[in-house]
Amino acid sequence: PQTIYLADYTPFGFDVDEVHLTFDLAPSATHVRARIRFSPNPDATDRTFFLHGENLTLLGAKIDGETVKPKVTPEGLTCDVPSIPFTWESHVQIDPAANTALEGLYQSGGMYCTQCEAEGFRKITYYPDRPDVMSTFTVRINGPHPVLLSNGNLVSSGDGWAEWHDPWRKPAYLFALVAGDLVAHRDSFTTMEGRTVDLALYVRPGDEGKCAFGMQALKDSMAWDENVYGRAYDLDVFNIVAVDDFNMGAMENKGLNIFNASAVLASPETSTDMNFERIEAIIAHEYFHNWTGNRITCRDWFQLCLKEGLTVFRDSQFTSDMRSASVKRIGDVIDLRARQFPEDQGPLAHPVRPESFQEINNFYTATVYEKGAEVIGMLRTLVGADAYKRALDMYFDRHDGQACTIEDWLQVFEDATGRDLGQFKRWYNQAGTPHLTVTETYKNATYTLTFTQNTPPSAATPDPQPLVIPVAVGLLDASGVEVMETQVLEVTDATQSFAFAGHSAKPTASILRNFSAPVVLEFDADHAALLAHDTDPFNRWESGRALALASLLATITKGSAPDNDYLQGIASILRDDSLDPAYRALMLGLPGQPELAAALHRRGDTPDPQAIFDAVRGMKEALAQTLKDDLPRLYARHQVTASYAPDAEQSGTRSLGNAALSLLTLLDNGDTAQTQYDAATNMTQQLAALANLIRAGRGDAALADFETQWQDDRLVMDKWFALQVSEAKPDDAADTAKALTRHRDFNWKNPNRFRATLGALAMHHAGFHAADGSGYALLADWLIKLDPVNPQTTARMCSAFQTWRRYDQIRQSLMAKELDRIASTPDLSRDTTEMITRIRN
Ligand code: HT7
Ligand code: ZN
Repeated sequence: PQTIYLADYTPFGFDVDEVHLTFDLAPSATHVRARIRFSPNPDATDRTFFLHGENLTLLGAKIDGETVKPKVTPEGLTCDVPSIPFTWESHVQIDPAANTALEGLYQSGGMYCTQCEAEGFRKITYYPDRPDVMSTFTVRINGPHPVLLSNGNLVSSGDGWAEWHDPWRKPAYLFALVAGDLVAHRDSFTTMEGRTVDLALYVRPGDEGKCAFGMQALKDSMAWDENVYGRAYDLDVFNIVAVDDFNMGAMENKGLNIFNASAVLASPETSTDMNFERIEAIIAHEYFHNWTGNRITCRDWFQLCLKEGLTVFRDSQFTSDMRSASVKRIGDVIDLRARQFPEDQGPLAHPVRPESFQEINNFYTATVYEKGAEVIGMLRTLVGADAYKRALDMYFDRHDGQACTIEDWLQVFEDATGRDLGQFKRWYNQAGTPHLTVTETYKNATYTLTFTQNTPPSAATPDPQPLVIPVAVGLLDASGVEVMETQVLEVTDATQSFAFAGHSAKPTASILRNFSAPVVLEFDADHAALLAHDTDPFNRWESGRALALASLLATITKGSAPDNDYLQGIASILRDDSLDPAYRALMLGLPGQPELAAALHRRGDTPDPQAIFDAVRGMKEALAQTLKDDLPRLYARHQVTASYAPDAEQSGTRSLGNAALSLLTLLDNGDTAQTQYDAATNMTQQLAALANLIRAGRGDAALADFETQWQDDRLVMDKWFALQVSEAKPDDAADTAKALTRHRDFNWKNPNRFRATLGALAMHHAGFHAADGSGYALLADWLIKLDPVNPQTTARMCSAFQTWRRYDQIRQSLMAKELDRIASTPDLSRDTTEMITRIRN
């Protein structure tokens, strides 16, 4: 496959002044007629007229009304064109019913829908399918469907047809079309500019009862973007459609967002509190793209973080405002360590702004999204909230309607603040997680911290240079009183010291408060003191986490008993009813098993997944014993009696109640879980109880009951599939997943069901890494089977193998064998070929 380089960017030779599309929908023979006005681009030198096009049957083409015969290849077409403005017309036939890749125009449960990001529009018609080519679109849809939708505002409609016009110039990746027998949940919103916007959430008949929460989240997002960023919505309608077959969470098409049903449909009976929170965040994320992504888009796909990092940062701010900021921050860091750190520390490492790719779909990564958001968080920390606001206003003023780069983004910060961001820019260009090692000295009433930064070299960045690292630091005295409030130190050199004078006794340092930079911190902090007293909620939690990590590593490598300081520290936090229940629930969490494997690998030890699993189980038992007398009260006090609401307060209460339940289960063998299961009236309680029953080895009856109750609800059945795998004993995980692939409801072409089953296996650390290689073999079998059907979902799941070099020789060779087996599959997609090649090398 061909490699594409950022350095090779050149503008397209033509501007697109307007696009008119007509769709005649039919499952296997949809006809698409395009009429496009082109004019020479004065900023371009290369006037080659190349239009992308894949899997299209060209039935005719004209220029200014005269038939032409373009030269057609599998990637597109070229044609001789006039050197003055001209009208291009094409007529193609496509086959949505055969489109299982879920890119372009496809069918899902009888409806038509599209997914064009990143390069799906070229599967609909011939077009310069690149984000820097922007145009207005007018779309006529002909088809026998009650609902016919496209971007923008409805112009007119009749029986079997509708015409839409989007006045905002947009790249083709934001094009969308939906047609089907759908029902609408409607509402409206009046913008701060006085525009009344008709809102609709379109779902399959039967799902009407799962729309109210998503609609409220949309209205909250619209209000928040006005209040916090001063950005109002800009069309008369905003439509959201829920689709069952979808490769990712959702898509921000202009005025017509398309959502994976799992990312929008919610009801108390069928969705957990975590589902509600995720849905609220995704709705916000897609809505916020209207300004950060759609009004200001990316010049090329290397700039993906320009819209994704910023929009993730904005949706995190939104969730922090809607719920608890510290709980959100802790959750984000848990997620970053679980998903982004392994990527940055393994063979898939790439900069936030990559410099080359073969398949752009492989770069919708945790690095581009989540590390991209962290980089913006650091920028805001460095310049301050007021300057951040000024820079964002300048960004929107200066670049509205444009396709931009990271250089444009950093330039507004330089212009708004007068700061030189040359060194800061390395965060965009360098791969790898920096290690920040800290030592302390105390002499003559002066406390000094010395920071040494080191980013391990990688294939993507062989020679990393020092970064600008904002390190938020506070100091406590021996009694736990804060003697220095949070200060942000700017570490810019490879080694750098900061002195704090006037301390009559050696203080206790709280370093990297609120996780002010995405680094691995190595500092021998007084974690017990910080766990008891830190005023920074993040670092207080982090201290508990650090103590747990150290204790677990000691158990794994030396067979040590769980650390009593840790157990007692956590116990006193759980007994402190002045602390937010959601925060206390997080305090009970333990480091993830892959995180423990990474820590062992960093120390030069070889992780044994079963030993890690056993150590975590042992630690939970120790926590249960330590809290034995508190758990019944803790559990009872955190049962919600009011009618269900998915808000922060109730969900925090339930999360602590369920955290207590999982420890109680270790003491009562699941009796409380059974009672909770029998009485549950919402999915949060039902699913938590079911998980505990499975863990206690008495889940069979409840699993059967759950299946009977929910067999007609595909989203709940995804949970049923996933839970059985994720709660299986390590030795049974692959067999459990295999048995589920034979279940009558295992529809492997549906990405949600595939991920629920095989994705759950990949995430079951000890199960996936079972010593006999059964986890590796099963996943590889299914990736090979899925690849010709859905390359994008296949390629994403290959990352399960990205940490393969961390493990022992036997496991390494078992994984290498499966990687080679996948790689040697005939006609393997470009997506999967690129992933396997990068992982294997
Ligand atoms: N911008 C979107 C990214 C995306 C996508 C979404 C659905 C299916 C395939 C996709 N490829 C890329 C989603 C987002 O970040 O908001
Ligand atoms: Zn996004």
